[in-house]
Amino acid sequence: MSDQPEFFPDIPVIRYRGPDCDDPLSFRWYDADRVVAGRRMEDHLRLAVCYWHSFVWGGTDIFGEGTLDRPWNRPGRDPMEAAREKMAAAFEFFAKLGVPFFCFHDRDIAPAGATFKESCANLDVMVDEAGAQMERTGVRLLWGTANLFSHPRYAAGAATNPNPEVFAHAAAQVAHALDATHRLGGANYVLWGGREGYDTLLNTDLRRETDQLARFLHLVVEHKHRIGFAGTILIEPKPAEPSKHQYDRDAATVAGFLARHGLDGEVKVNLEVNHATLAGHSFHHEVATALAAGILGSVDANRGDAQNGWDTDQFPNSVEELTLALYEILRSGGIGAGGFNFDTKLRRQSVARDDLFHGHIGAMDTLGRSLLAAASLLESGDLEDRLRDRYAGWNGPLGTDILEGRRTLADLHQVVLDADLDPPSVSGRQELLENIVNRHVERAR
Ligand code: XUL
Ligand code: CO
Repeated sequence: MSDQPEFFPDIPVIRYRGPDCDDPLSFRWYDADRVVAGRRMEDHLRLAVCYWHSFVWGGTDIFGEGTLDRPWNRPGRDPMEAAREKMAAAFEFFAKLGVPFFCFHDRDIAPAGATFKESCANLDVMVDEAGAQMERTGVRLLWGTANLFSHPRYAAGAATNPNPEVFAHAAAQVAHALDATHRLGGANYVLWGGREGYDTLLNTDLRRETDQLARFLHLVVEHKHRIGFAGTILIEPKPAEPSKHQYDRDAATVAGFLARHGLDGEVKVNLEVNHATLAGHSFHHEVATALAAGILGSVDANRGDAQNGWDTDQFPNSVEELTLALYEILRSGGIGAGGFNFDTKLRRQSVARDDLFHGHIGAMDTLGRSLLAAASLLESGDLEDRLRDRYAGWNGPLGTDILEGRRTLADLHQVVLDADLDPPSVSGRQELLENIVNRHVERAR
């Protein structure tokens, strides 16, 4: 393990000090040990820091160079030495923040070598180093993944590439990254298909590419069982960017894809807030849709910018937005082996080292407070009771006869004629329900 000097020497371990505390380097709402709805807050949320935006990305954008103070990215550094220094800084950060999990791509923690063999060897060394850091700090792995989108070979996709040799390369990379995730005790393995889509239909065989994607997923599932990895395989939906269209567009699209290809029960989704909004959905919609389909696995917590049409990956700060998502998750029994990974990055001007703490502290407080509001909403039964009453008719003889297939269309024609059915309208109560949610958000403490 590395004996690097501290990267954040001026930052103490962050502690919970309560909503009335004004110290910006303290939690006001995230109180790991507080029991909410029968479980510790830490165990409900299973928060994770992402390696890539926080430690790999140096503040570049498509118009400009890196702005952030990330010494391991300086040109001329020995790549493995730089990887070690980056990892020491990352684990110092995780430990000081008190976050229980992290997430990484293979290429985040270890540099690519001149050959695939060398890349594998680099990753193996850094996985050992990560294992030692995890042991030292108690930080665990929420999920691992492979970067199948940065290298030029993946420009036309990884699994959906027109060249089977690129498919083979991607498969080899996932095999190694899945093994690495397994070795580190990861709870899940994620596949985000940023380039599994198209830039133009003029050069794209849609049927062929989506069949390739399904084949790839079957191989991943088969490998998972072969090596005894007990974690969940997760697809991360996104509608576009970098491809013009990503096949895993949203939760409903993925649910249909999994069912069509016999992958349901094996693969779930990792939903990201900003991906939901880019798809034209609320995050609440995506969470509710995935839960209804039985495929919610985990969450990438962040937010977009209402005026921008791209993935800004900002730190979450809306208690209302996350209360609604957490309410759905709580009422269905919790996030299980998933968690809330901060797939978030600083703004390019946030160049002070403590900015990374401020971003995450605010995000953790937002989730902590949202959890309190969601638990209060659930415990009150204010929404649940009304929902049950709204559908109560379906428990009666007509409802059960229809659902259990005892009524044909012709039968129903007769029923309506005979009884001269003319059901009255019932209020949907939307405004009242919105006020109820606001009341719980305001009062949760
Ligand atoms: C990209 C994105 C990725 C995945 C992991 O929009 O969200 O960082 O979370 O590959
Ligand atoms: Co993400």
